[in-house]
Amino acid sequence: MNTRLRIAVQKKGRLAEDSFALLKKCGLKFSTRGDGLLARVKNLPVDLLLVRDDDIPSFVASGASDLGLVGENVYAEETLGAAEPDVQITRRLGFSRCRLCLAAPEGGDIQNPEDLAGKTIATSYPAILNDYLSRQRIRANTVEMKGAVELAPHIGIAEAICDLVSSGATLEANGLVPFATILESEAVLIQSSRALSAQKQAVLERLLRRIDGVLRSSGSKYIMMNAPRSAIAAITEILPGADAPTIIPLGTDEDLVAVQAVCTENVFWETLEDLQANGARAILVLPIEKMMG
Ligand code: PRT
Ligand code: ZN
Repeated sequence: MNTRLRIAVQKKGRLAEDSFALLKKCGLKFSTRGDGLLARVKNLPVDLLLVRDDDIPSFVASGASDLGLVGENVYAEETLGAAEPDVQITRRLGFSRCRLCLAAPEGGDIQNPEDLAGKTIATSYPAILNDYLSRQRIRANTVEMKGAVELAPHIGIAEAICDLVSSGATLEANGLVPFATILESEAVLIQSSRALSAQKQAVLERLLRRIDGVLRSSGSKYIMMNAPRSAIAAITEILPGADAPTIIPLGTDEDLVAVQAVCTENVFWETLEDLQANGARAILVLPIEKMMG
């Protein structure tokens, strides 16, 4: 029996690079060069199954892979409607963010979802779209396209589309305007609902602790500054998403202290200007590489 934990990852495409980067930040050592379907992780009992993203949910469902890294849009499309989905989301990963949107030609007669009644919508996500339409009680036709969905209105295949949007440039270049978001998506770690062997479960738990550490540290910064003791309350108030800061007396100066804190939210220039206005000096913002406990 295979005792190595298997993770299905997109081989090439928009998810691939960030998925590999996440696993590398978790300390996994592997190489994805070459045409192989499997990449062996050298320092943990883990193998990566390198495949097309559309195959990932079914590979996890069938047990061909224990876990998968995939866009929530693909996960939802594959699992919607299943009475008891055999795959579930274990972690939301925060990258590859996009929106599945309804869009129609600018200045046309479709401006909001109700206008779709009796019309045809082209999409690569028929399950998610049909689920949305039936929940909104809109009777429209859908036509499935595997790609180039944004061209459908031009060539008369459909009057509207339902497609992924990130910057919005593709819609704009095709004279289309989004008028509703039907799914917000990000990369997710999915897992089979079946129990893993004790051995694999232990490796999974170790991996999840590392993923949580990476997710927490990537949004976090360590901030250090000097300030008059009297400013501590105001400074603590300003620090974004920080617990009580560490206060360290500075040399012989009774009044001056060093203030240090982990901020779990973005630290913007405006925050630094605010801190300075409240008496903070020598402010440093440092990235945090790893976090645990
Ligand atoms: O070969 P394989 O089947 O593995 O890959 P693929 O071609 O099916 O998928 P890929 O690599 O294009 O996308 C993988 C995943 O990335 C998607 O399932 C989403 O979860 C996520 N993602 C994030 C996106 C986008 N952003 C995105 N913008 N997927 C596709 N797009 C496309 C969109 O379909 C449209 O054509 O980009 C265009 C719009 O982009 P903007 O920036 O112009 O709005
Ligand atoms: Zn795909």
